[in-house]
Amino acid sequence: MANRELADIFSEIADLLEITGQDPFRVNSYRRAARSIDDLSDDVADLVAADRLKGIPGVGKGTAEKITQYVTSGQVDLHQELLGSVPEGLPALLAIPGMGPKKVQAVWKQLGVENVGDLKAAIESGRLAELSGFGAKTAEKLLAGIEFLGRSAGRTPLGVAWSVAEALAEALRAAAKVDRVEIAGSVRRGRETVGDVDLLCESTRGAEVVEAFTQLPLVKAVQAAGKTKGSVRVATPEGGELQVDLRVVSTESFGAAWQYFTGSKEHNVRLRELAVKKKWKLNEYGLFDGDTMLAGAKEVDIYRKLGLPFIEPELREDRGEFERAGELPKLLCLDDMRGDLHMHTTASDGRNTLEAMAAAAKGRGYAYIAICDHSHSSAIANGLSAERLEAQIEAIRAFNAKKRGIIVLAGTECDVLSDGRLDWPDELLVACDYVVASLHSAMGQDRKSVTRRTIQAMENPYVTVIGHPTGRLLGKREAMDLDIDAVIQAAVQTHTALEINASWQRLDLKDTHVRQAVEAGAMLAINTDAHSTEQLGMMQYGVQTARRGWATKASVLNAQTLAGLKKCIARKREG
Ligand code: DGT
Ligand code: CA
Ligand code: CA
Ligand code: ZN
Repeated sequence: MANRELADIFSEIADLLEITGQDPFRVNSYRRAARSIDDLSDDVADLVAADRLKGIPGVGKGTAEKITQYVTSGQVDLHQELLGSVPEGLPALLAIPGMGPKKVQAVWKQLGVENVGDLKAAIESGRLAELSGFGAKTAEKLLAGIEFLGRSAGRTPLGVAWSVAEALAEALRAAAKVDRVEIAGSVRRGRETVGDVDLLCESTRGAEVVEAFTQLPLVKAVQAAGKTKGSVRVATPEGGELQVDLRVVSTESFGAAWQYFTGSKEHNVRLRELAVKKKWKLNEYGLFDGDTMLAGAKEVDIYRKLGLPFIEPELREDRGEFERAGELPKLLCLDDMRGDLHMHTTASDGRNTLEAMAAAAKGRGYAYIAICDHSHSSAIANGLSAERLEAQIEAIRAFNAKKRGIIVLAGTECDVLSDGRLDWPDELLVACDYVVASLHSAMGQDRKSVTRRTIQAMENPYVTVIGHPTGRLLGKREAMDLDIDAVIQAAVQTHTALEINASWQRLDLKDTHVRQAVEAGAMLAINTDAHSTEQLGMMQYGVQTARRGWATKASVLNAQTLAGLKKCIARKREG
């Protein structure tokens, strides 16, 4: 955690140095140090204690001093000084997609813009477009960026919320000596972002449990604490804040409460209507016929009594789960996943070796993985040269010969270039067992171009999967302007799978796209795009997204056996 915070401080120092127009050399040294710190597997505090800072690549004398200062005092003086030297609202401009330090400096120095509001006004008055290096098109993009930020404000990505929810549930179980704490709300439904976390606890000692909850070490502020409910704010590992609501309920009402607080509101409204039709009453305490309790302890009983099958939380959005209650799909689950088909190693920008990734994947019970390091054009991500890819393919063959209990497919994440050509010639693609093709550049092109590039990549017989098809970064970068209907149609026709990128920062395709792809008969691949062994754990978010899109095992490439997967690859290659 400390590493991440320190890396953020160093990045901000670099940005602030650049905004205030200082030596590019110095700017870069902080940027490089930020990256190294973020990549460290050891805690910086331990390195300081062991006097081992000098060993970190990119850390020189100056930056080492700042690291020590941070570890001893919790802050970096230079950072505080720099923050004091610019208007308070200025650093926030950097969060706007399309705004880098140079642009921030320009609007500040030349237009007197000091915060997001000023920038918006400068765009709307046309003053920004007249500034050299900006223009009408940039102004339009920045305005869209500001609106995008406004829309995503206040919501936390699922992956961040999930880890907070799990940590709190675990801590509460221990602190309040209760057996049952469950996650409810949008986190349980697997929404890509959540407003707050909802926890449910089964106990008769309400006040005591709430008291213990508000005193957990993770809690930063207590907003409410009563006999059966409490509300707190906790700091997230990403440096944000998140509200967590807790309700304490009795055993006999636990199922009804879990159903109620899982939501969604829209789903609950429909469910309550069904109860009302039968002249019953449904609330968070149970399902009642007059004074008689028909169901309450178990969630599934609420649904059964109302004539429904158990509806999985991910389907509870009033998107057809009532109309099609009799024919709900048997949703894919995490246990169905037999492999992970997109990950990076130290050969490009990953943190772990091929062997380490394979061992970790085996530990997760997978039968196979595909190593897909970046291709040549992804220079910032240390993309492989053709020679290095060939050597990697050899290394993978040698690894498989050792029979380690997991099969590694030799893959590549091949860039789709700005003109739609692939970064590798077919001779190299055919040497790979499996190919992910991804757009990493020129994502701002118009709808026709990005759609055309994507489809052109799918038309190549060696491309198995389109990686992160929309290119969005949740809360940070809007999706490309892709014609998703055309892409799904082409996926079906060319037998190319579309990736659900399970990284919670991405999660594209999103749930509604998945639903559309599944209905059209397209294949999906759910991949973590892991850059470290831990990130293989992000699979759950991809699976939840697939479930929200009504996906079954049959639609998912890496839920197939190795033989089944190979058949899918061959079917496309051989036409
Ligand atoms: P969020 O937090 O915005 O991501 O979304 P939720 O769904 O977690 O919403 P939240 O935290 O406001 O409430 C949790 C659940 O409690 C919600 O999904 C359904 C239930 N709930 C809350 N307020 C109402 C309400 O006024 N009517 C009904 N029917 N259900 C409600
Ligand atoms: Ca919630
Ligand atoms: Ca809530
Ligand atoms: Zn990628």
